[in-house]
Parts: sequence; C-alpha cells; structure tokens
Amino acid sequence: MKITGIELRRIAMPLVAPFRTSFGTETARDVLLVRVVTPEAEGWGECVAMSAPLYSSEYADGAAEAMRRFLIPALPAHADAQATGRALAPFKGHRMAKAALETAVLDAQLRARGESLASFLGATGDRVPCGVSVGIMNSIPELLDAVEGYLSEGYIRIKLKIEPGWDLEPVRAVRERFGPELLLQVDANAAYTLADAPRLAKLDAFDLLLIEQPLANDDMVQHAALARRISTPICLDESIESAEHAAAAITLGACSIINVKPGRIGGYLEARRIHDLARAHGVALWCGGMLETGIGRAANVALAALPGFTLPGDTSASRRYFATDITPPFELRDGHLDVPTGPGIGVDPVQDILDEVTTSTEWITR
Ligand code: SMG
Ligand code: MG
Repeated sequence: MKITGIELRRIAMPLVAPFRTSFGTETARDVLLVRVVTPEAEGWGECVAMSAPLYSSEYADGAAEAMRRFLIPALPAHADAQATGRALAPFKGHRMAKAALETAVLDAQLRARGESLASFLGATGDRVPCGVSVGIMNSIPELLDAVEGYLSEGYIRIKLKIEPGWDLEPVRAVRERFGPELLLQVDANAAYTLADAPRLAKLDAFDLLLIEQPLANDDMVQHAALARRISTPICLDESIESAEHAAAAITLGACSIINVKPGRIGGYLEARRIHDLARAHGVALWCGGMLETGIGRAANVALAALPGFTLPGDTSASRRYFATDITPPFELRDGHLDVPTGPGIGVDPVQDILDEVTTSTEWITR
C-alpha cells in the first residue's frame, strides 16, 4: 500500500466531569489523531498519550515530535501494518506514538480490502460487556451517587480509582451500599510501595475482582512479592509495555490478570500477541481505556471481542466522557457496546464536529 501522506491533527475535547486518579486530574482530553492517506483508502489512529507524562513517560507533544522527526520518515514508501511495525521497531519506546501510526496504517489497509478490524484480530463476539472507571472524589456520598448513576445506566462492573488515603473507606462504602453481587475492582496507578502490603491486604475483605497496578511501573519483582501477601488478584497495567513484559510478569507470578491497552504496548498486533500468550497461560485479560474518542474506542471494542478478553473492560459509552464525540456516539445497550462491523475500525469522524474541536493540523508527505 502506497502511503501518500499523513496528517497529524490535534483536537481539544472537554470531559463531561473531571477525572481524578492518583497521579492527577484530567478535565479535558488533548488528543493527537493520525490520518494515513493512501490511493485506496484513508485510515485513522488515536494516540492515547496524555498532555503530561504522568501515566507513563509519553505525552502528546512528545508523541507528535517522535512521529514527525523519526517514525514517519522511517516508513517505507509502501507499507502495511506489519511492515510499519518492523520499520518502527528500532526506535526505543514511544509505544503510544507507534501504536497510533500502525493503527492508522492497519485501518487504511483493512478499509482498502473491506475487512473489519474485529474480523482481522479474530474477534468472536459481536458485543462486549462494559465496566466504568470511577475517579477519586471529594467525599464518599459523592462517590456513592456517581456509582449509583453508572449502575442505573447499566454498567456491569465498577472500577474505583484509589490512592493512599482513599482506599479502604470508599471500597467498604461501595461494597456495603451495592452488595456482594457487584463486580468491583480498584486501580491505584502505581501509588503504593511494597511497605503498604499490610494495608493492601485489608482490601482482601471486600471480594474484589482485582487490584490494578498497586506498585510502581518497574516494580515487577515487588508485584510478585505482593501477590504472595494478598489474596486479591493482581492485574498489571503500566508495567506491561510488550509481550515480553507480559511473559516476564507471568513467569514471575507478578500478576494473574492483564489490562491490555494497545497504545501502551505499541499497537493492536502486539495486543494480539499478548492475547495469545496470556490465553495459553490461563491469564485473564480485559481491555483498558485512556479516555479515547470514538476513533480509539472503536478499535478497542474490536479487540475486547477476542475470546481471551474474559473480564468487562474500561470500554464505556461515549457520553461517559464527552458531551459530543467526534464519531457517532457509542451507546450502552444492556451493559454492552456493539462491535463495529464496517471495514477497518468501522467508524468515521463527523467532519463538522472534528473541525470544530481541531486546534492544529499538520500534513506530512515523504
Ligand atoms: O477510558 O474509561 C477510560 C479510563 C479508564 O481508568 C482508566 N484509565 O490506569 O487504567 C488506567 C486509566 C488511565 C488513564 S487515567 C487519565
Ligand atoms: Mg490502570
């Protein structure tokens, strides 16, 4: 597939409510979109890097710079997604930037041949069960109201963001208020150390599905030690940046569940490798979220329909994030989102809406 040119587009998307985690508060998404143009079709990719390097070392301006300076110039004149992955491999890190570029190429390639991303990846379902990630709040009553609202919309699993000082009490309050049947999990975004093991062990009383990324990103060995001291299953997010990391984590016993975010691991081809590896080892998977627009969400929902994704994902409906999404909105039906069936990612931005939220565009030819 000949690549005619690539557009980098920045958009500003206000969130419907601030989203607070242990590392900061997001009030708007500053998204970098990639549009790959070929003679046969165009393809879209959404870079999940945030404005600041707080979740991981990547950030949106840095991803744009890596793309324009190194990644895009390294692409062969004719490339499919596999060739794109190979061409980008020599550059260390920058996985979110690589993922956006590779996904845009993959989308163009699949649109050109009329195949959906879900079918290409090996999806087996036509809809996926959805959870929702609930940020740190100012008070327990505020949290209970938020959870109640999401449950009334139909979400079938709740994830609470936690940090030291906002952990046992909110979890206890939600468990007591909504009962033992509620599928409940927590995410610390690396806010604890192994010295907190006694406190984290107190979460065992609340029958959580999992605790996500309790310790630092590079604390693989410490996560394995923690796993021996608590009964709540450990799920890794930030620590897993590749299939090799997943293999190491499984071998070490650092996790029994993995949150798969294609942006974090360099793309959907790597996500499929992790899927196959985890499945072979009986490690459960679910699809994470990075507050994506409909472009990124469409691709994530396709991935979440693979058979190894056995837990509900952070694949929430568009309205949980944005008053107006740049694609037709993803809507919850009976706690599920439908997997797009059209060619490629199966959705297109609505041009007027896209133009309204665009803050800059850059056209790169090679
Ligand atoms: O997309 O619903 C979503 C957000 C899910 O909690 C979520 N993501 O660590 O899993 C995570 C966080 C990372 C982004 S926080 C700004
Ligand atoms: Mg997480």
